[in-house]
Amino acid sequence: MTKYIDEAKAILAANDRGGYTVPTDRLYPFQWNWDSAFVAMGFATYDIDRAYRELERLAEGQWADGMIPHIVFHQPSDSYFPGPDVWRTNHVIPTSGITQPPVFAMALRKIYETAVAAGSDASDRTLKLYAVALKWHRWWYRARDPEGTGLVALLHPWESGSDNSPAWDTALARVPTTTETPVVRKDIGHVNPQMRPRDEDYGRFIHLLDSFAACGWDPVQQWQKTTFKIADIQTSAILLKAGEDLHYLAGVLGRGGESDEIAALNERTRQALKTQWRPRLSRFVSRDLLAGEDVAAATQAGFIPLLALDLDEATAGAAAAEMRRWCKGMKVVFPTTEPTSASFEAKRYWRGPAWAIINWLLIKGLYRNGHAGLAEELRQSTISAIETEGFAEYFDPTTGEGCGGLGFSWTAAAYIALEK
Ligand code: 9YW
Repeated sequence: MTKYIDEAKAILAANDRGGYTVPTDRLYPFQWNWDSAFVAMGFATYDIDRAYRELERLAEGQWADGMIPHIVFHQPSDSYFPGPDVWRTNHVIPTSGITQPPVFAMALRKIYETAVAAGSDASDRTLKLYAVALKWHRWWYRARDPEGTGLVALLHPWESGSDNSPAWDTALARVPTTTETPVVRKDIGHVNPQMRPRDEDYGRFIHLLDSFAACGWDPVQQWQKTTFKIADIQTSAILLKAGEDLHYLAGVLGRGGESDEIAALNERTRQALKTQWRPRLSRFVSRDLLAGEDVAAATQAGFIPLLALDLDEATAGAAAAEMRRWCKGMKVVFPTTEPTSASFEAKRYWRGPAWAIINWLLIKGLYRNGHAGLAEELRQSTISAIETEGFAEYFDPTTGEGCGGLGFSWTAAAYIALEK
């Protein structure tokens, strides 16, 4: 038994706002999309009903076209910017207007399998959420891959979940920092500004938001007018893994026709992801669709495709060796930016720090591709970082220091799940 399981559960209980979990008090006072999916996988290990509830509450925010927004504003709070008044999405339950990585169906499968193993009949509840997930996956392919390439595109860095990653630097430099909406940051009142995205990042984030609001949040117009469009390997790999889990669920729930449709979408993404491997770099790369070039920055995203692909031994070996090279000299792994690169910043959010949920995805990918040794090292590192520093939002990989928000839900969920 790992030492702090009760503490981890206490954090999830403290961040409960009525069937959904906020990422952390004050800094993030609403329901975030992929946070909730990870949290649901944590709950699945000890409270199946609560795990389903987390996804059901997220599903309340789903749009008619299938998108599940990155934030659902169930209750008002003035401790976060940008709030619903800035998003102006006019949804019945206020939500943001962009999305986040589709971990949802991965969580749903995990909950379903755990429920079935415990002898309960979970079909009704699962079927409803399966329909939600399928609608969302169809939205991804329709709205974010209209040309049918197999890779889905992000129109905003917040959609990646890795907001200020060096992966976006070149593309974001083309987005103006000017905004119609005044930028009134709240995050730097909760957390040291040195650990957060910079003001010019926020200017660009809000510029994009304003431009999408001006499109009336219509996906077709946004696709045409956006000044940021990246076919992202991290999101596409998560979509494929979730698509595999959705395909499994379609099978056990008796959704025959849909099962073929899902398999065909998955296959398209599988083939497309494989073409993004760059042997010279020993990692996968995203594609900047407006510039027509590869995203060169060396970030964790380059290894996330292991989660969803079965690579040949040589390719998997090269990826694992490159990952090991990044880990050299680190106190805590896995660094989200290659530590010797000029853009590496040990404490600044997505520009270097280690994140428990990224490790969770990488661990799954390494196991899938025959690198249990490295997977186990990542797992141990994650557990010991948390046991030393607490349930911090993320960790400085050079010192191990816990950074950002404290009492963080997905760090607690990762701890619970990785202990199993
Ligand atoms: C923001 C809640 C979210 C995560 C993202 C992370 C951050 C929100 O916090 O984004 O306002 O910067 O980058 O991945 O879902 O934990």
